[in-house]
Amino acid sequence: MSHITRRRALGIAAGAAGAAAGLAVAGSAVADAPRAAAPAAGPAPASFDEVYQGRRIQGGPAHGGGHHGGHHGGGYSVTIDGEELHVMQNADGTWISVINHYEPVATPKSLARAAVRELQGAPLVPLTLG
Ligand SMILES: [Cu+2]
Repeated sequence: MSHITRRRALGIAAGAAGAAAGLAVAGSAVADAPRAAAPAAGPAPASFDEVYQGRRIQGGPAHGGGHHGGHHGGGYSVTIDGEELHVMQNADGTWISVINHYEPVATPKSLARAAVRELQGAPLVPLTLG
């Protein structure tokens, strides 16, 4: 009698452990999902090419060439008069540049325009890292 009870207890314990392991696996799968999706978060920003306040601003997917190679900014590159503007996309999808670090804007085009306003006609000096 007590034998059966003991076996059942063990069975229940084993079942609980199995369920816990299952939860752990499910939990890690859930934890991995946002990380895997992060680089592609949101639609890619549109390319642009326009003259704004007398400056040529261009943006589009980085072609891997430049000194950045798209290591940040989600593979998107922005130039002002052909000089690369160092841009970064925040986790919330907004954009900042080396010139507009504390003024996040919604799109790379807005960012380029803000940088042009900030430069007030000065040439964009390529950022030297290190
Ligand atoms: Cu960089």
